[in-house]
Amino acid sequence: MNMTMRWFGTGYDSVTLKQIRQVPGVKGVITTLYNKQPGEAWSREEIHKLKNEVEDSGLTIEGIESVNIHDSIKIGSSDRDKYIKNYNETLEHLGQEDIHLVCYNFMPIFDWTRSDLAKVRPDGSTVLAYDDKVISKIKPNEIFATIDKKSNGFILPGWEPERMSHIKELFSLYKNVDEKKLFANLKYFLEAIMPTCEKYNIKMAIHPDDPAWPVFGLPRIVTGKENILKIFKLVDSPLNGLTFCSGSLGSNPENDLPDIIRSSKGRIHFAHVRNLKYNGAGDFQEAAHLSSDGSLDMFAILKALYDIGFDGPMRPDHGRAIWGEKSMPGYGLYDRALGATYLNGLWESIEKMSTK
Ligand code: DNO
Repeated sequence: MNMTMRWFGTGYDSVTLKQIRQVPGVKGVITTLYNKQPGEAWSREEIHKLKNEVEDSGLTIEGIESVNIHDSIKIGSSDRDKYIKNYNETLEHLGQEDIHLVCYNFMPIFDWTRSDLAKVRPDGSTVLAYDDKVISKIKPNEIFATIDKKSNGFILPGWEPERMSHIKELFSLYKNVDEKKLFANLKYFLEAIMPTCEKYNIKMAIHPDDPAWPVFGLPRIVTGKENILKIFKLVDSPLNGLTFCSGSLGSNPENDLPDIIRSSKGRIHFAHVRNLKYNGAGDFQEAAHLSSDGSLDMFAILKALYDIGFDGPMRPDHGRAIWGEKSMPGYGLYDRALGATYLNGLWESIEKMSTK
């Protein structure tokens, strides 16, 4: 396992590479070209520049999160091949720059969804929260404004304002897309990019849907064990893998996280590890990484990852906003650094106890 932190790039992130470099045990970052719109090709020069910047700070790029997928690919529109060609070009340039991991998602229109980006906890910190009862009262074309109000002025990942200004049109384009179609469109996409992935040994790691059920009536397919195993079979190559995300899959208490990990042996290329607290059906809030602060058993999650021989990058995921820090919600330095340290500590003890 290789502990990393997510970094959105200079000008987009309140956290600097210099700060990340000082978090014990973190040697690499997971980053992206945050200015890119889904569907745009990334040039080799731009990737090279990003890589130099990260390496100049004494860190490495361990993977990209995300190269976002254009809606035409998810919908299966007649112009999808144009965007797949751009995607292949991006993959090729990443491979040429020696980057071999890409995290992406296949969620229609909205990426991760929350009803509150700053829910106040008894300890005075704030966390991201989701409640179906609140979401069901928000109209789809109002969700962006609701979320954006509490973004602390940051552009949120997967919520590109340019795309969000076309919500109505996007909804109508997705009207004939059901779960079956979404699976078929994912298969089409994966088959079209696999030759490039094979040529450059690029591991594709699909991110689970967050929360792990359909929202706003849009289908979602990366929701639990059965569907994940089905996705692996769409293209049965180890390069077609998963970002195991405890917070996304854990949003549904029915998901047995250690079992999902063990069943995905050999296909988990990246791990997002965070805790959350269940408040009721379809209602949860995020928590500090420590097991006792939420509902998930972080030891059991890390133990399962250790047992399957997971050797890819891991990152602490969303943290609480603590100690007065102002950052992109979920992505401050302080609580994620605490999270990384805690996860590294758990991992060290699992490792030492297993090799004794
Ligand atoms: C939210 C993230 C997601 C994730 C994408 C992957 O904080 O976990 O935005 O990066 O879904 O493409």
